[in-house]
Parts: sequence; C-alpha cells; structure tokens
Amino acid sequence: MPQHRALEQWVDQVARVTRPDRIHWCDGSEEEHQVLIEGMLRDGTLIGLNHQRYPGCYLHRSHPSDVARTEHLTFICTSRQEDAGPTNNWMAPAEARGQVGKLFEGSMRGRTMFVIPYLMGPAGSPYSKVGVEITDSPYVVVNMRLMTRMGKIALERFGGSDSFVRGLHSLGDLSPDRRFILHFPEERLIWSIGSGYGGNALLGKKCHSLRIASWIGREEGWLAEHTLIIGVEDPAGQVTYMAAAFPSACGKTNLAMLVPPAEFSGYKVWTVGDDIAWMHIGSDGRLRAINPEAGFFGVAPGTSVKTNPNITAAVDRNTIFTNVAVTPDGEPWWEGKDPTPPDGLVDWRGNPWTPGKEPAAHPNSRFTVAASQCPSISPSWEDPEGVPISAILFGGRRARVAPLVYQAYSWQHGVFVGAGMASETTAAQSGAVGVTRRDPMAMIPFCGYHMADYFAHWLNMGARIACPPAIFHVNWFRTDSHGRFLWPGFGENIRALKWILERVRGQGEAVETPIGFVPTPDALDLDGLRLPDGTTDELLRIDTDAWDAEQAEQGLFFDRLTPRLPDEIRQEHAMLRARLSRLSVSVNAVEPPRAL
Ligand code: GTP
Ligand code: SPV
Ligand code: MN
Repeated sequence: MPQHRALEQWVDQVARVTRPDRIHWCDGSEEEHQVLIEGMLRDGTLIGLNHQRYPGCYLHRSHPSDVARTEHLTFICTSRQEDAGPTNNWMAPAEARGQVGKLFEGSMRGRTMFVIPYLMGPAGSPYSKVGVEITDSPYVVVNMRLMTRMGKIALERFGGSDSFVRGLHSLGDLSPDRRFILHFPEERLIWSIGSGYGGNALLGKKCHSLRIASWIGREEGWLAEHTLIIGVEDPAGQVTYMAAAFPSACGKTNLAMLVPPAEFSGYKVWTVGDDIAWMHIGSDGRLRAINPEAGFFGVAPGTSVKTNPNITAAVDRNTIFTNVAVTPDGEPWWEGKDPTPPDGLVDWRGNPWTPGKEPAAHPNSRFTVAASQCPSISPSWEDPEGVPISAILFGGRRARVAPLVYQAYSWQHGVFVGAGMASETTAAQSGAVGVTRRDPMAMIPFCGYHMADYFAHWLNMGARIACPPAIFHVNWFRTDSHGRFLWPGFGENIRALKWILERVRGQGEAVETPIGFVPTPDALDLDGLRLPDGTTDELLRIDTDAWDAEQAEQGLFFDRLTPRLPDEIRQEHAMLRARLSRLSVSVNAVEPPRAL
C-alpha cells in the first residue's frame, strides 16, 4: 500500500518496538471477522452463547481488575501543563514517552499486531475523521468493527494523507500498576497500555472522539460532546432533534431509544446516537450533529423489554457481551433483565452464582452492537450534514437538588447550567459509586484541554450559531426519604421531552425561578401516570437551602479554574446567587411576623 506511506512508517516503527509475531491489516470483512472469532473461541477470549436464541453472540470475561475506565490512569500530555488544566491528569510528553514507551518494548511478543483503519462519522460526511488503531487484542478488533466504520472505507477516505489520529494499544500484562491511557492532543496521538476495557482500549471512542476531538474541535470551531442525539416526532409527524449530555451510566442509551407509554402513542423517538456527538455549524447557520460512532457500547444492567425494548430487540444477534452472567441454557443475563434471576446462573467471573451477595453480572457489564440493528434507528442517522439541533439537555444523577426539568434563560445561562453540573458517580469508572462530583457537561473525564477554555469555546459557539438551541437540565434520579426514585423514568421521560418540545416552539407554561424556567405543575402532561400525591410538587420543587449549598459548591469548583474562567460564567454564578437571595428574602417576607 505505497499510497499510505506515513501510516506504513508508523506501523513499522511500532512493530520494531513492540515486537509482534505477526502483523495483520484489518479490512473489516466478514471472513476476517469469522477467523478472529474462531481464534478467540479456541483460546477462551470469547465464549459462545446459545446460538439458537442469540445467533452470532459471544461473551467476553475481562480480567476482574479491568472492568471500567480508569480515570486516575488517564493523562493529557500537552507541552504546557496549563493547557490540560487542573481537572485533567497531566504528564510532560517527553516523560510520558520515556516512562510508558518502556512498557511497549516487546509488549506484543507472541501476539499478532492488528492495524485497524477506521472512520468516525458517516462515509460521505465532511465532518468525519480518520483514525488508525494498532492493537494486540483481537477483542478490540471485533468491537471496533461494530463501533466504527472500519477497514477499506477508512483507507479510501484518507488516501495518502498523514493527518489521521494515531492510537497505539497493547494489553501489556493487564496490571493496573502498568496501565496508562495517554493523549497527546498536539500530535493527534493516543497511547494505551495495560487495559482491554472499552473506553480504555477502543481508542476510536472516548480517546479519539472526545479527548482528541474536543481539542481539534476548539481549533476548528466545533464541539465534540458526551451526548446522545435523538429526533422526537410529534403526533403531526414533525421531527425535532435534541442532544443530551449525561455522565456515564446516567441514561443516554435509554433516552436515545425511548418508547413512550400508550398515552403518548402519537410520539416517537428516533435514535441518531447514544453516547457521542460532533456538532458543527452547518451551511444554514444551525448547529448540526453527527454521531461519529457506528454502534452502541451500552450498559447491560437495568436493560429489559420494559425499560428498553429497542435495545433488547437489537442485542439478540451479532452482539458481544462483556462481563454479563450466563444462564444454564447459554443465554446472557444481568440484573434487571427479568424480575427474578433464573436458577443456575454463572456469574461474570465464571463462578456459580449465589443470590444475595454480589450481583451476577458486573454493574458495568456491557453489550456491543451495530447501530443499524436498533429498531428505532433514525432514517437520518447517517446524514452527512448531521441533524439540526433545537434543544440541548444537560442532566445527571441527583438524589436531591435538581428538579425533574428546567430551562435556561439564554445560551449563556445554559452554558453556565452545563458548567455547574454535578452527578453521582457510577460503575462506569473505577472508584467509589454514588459520590456527587462536579461534572460539567458530562465532560470532566473526557475534555482534552482546560475546562475554563472549554466553557469559553461553548460561549463562542453560541455567538456564531444563527439560531442557538434552547438549553435544558433534567434529572430522572431524584429520590424520596427512603431512597426510592420519585420519577418512573425510561418511557415516561417523554413527558419531560414533550414540555421541552413545547418550550422550543415558544409554548409550554413555566414559572421563573432562580435557577431557570420550571414547568408549572399543569404544564407537564402527566395523563395516566398516577403519581402519589405531592410527588409532582416535590419533583419540581426548588429547595433554596439546597441551592444555596449547590451554588457555593459550584463556586469552589470555578475557583479551581481561575484565572482562565470566562467572566460570563462568573457573572451567571453571581446572578444565581442574587436570584436565590431575593427568593429567600421574599419567602421570609411572607412569613407571619414573629412575636417579640
Ligand atoms: P454510558 O454508556 O456509560 O455513557 O451510559 P449512558 O448514559 O448511556 O447510560 P444508560 O442509558 O446505559 O443507563 C445507565 C443505567 O441507568 C442503566 O442501568 C439504566 O437502566 C439506568 N437508567 C437509564 N434511564 C433511567 C431512568 O430514566 N430512570 C432510572 N431510574 N434509571 C435509568
Ligand atoms: C462511558 O463510560 O461513558 C461509556 C463506556 O460510554 S466507555 O466506552 O468505557 O467509555
Ligand atoms: Mn459514555
């Protein structure tokens, strides 16, 4: 392949260091796929599932210490530390090359080195980008084949150019002590060693499409976001596109595939993407989103015919399951799939499962499946121009504080709402679960540069968009005093989407509150839902004390970003403070005067 000289030189250079037994250039064909699958079935990397019920489906059990993204081992290696910012781990490029380069020496001995050219984005889109991942993991190859457009299609796209994102991945010895996920955004380069897990190893996903792409997006004037994309069709057949940024395991896949309840049968949600959006200003001046991915790497637990019938229908064939449990009949199983677990389960580690102690499937067990298999996939999901975005939703897991839904007053206020986001941590990353952390725009683990510059980029984008999307915040996860969810979620989330749709069209009743426009209780269509008395009020309540504390927490986070923090964010933060104090003044004013 003489036309790909830069690529060939890089492959040679990597092979001289990593010393693989063989080099295989991936073409993405069915034959290649079958050979890889057979090899992995032979060496135990994959386990066959029930081929009558789940044709073309396999189970992979990862190393038990390698089941989630490891953010503490993820680094941004910019020449200047201040460009990575205080929220990213940073390593100097030379030090990173020295320290981690040693780990790659001979790391592929006895293994095959796979070269995977891939395209992020639809084939004919001007916004799509080429990457090449070199890996010694055949599991990575078969996943990349589902998650990206792989092989010939990518080589054709980049021709002889040397401007592609280079990703080097080796399983190494899988030890967390020798695990590093490094990004060199200035060189469009990724080095990942010591992990076979999704976000650490499928380099087209978080490493390329978010950390490197966010850097490129700032240079080129577009946004790379941890965001689903949907089209919401109303009973008149009009489709309105929305993007929603929620942190990992906070409901993007599920919202992207929402099936409304019977009362809303005139509405339909079309899936464009479930995890990542690249958003450009189109020739019409509107914000347009493409999904750079070609598949879904989704959370298994909690997925059922009831919660997500679309994905349930998609993952019954040609799907790779990672760290789920298996039934005696060889079917994949996870918590929430059925109300009662079947007898005789084998857990995600491969041991007989005893109910009551540990979950049978790992809480971050996942499925990998082609987007084209999803029944709700949008007819526009591969539109080269992307779909026009009318609303952007931010959201997270907040047991308290954040109401079910509210709307920002303006683009600038909306950027502040995104910048001030927080969410409870989940099993998608290693570490404690359920700890509230600041996670602006759901990008804290994924922004490849200084967060303050990222907010400035968002503000600049708004000024350039002809008709900027309206910005909202949602929270499906508010709980009562017993820790039970107040809101039924899943398909019922259409009720919040309907209000959002109305607001976008200049309709829908709302009250002005210190935090933004909140729906009046009557403005939410709750027909047929029968929530217990008082629940709606509680879901929409703004607890001023809690918001005072929230505003203070936001301030501590913003302080970490000074002096680069844009003035607009400081101003919005101060305005929130002022609105909150006015509210408490007026609340106090209506209280009966205390007896002296
Ligand atoms: P990543 O792939 O990690 O980026 O996650 P995601 O944002 O796509 O999250 P996903 O939709 O896979 O949901 C994660 C978990 O939250 C699953 O266990 C879901 O069942 C659960 N979940 C999703 N939507 C809702 C909801 O509306 N209410 C409740 N209570 N749980 C939800
Ligand atoms: C996430 O953690 O946000 C995911 C899964 O979507 S991973 O590919 O591991 O990043
Ligand atoms: Mn994600």
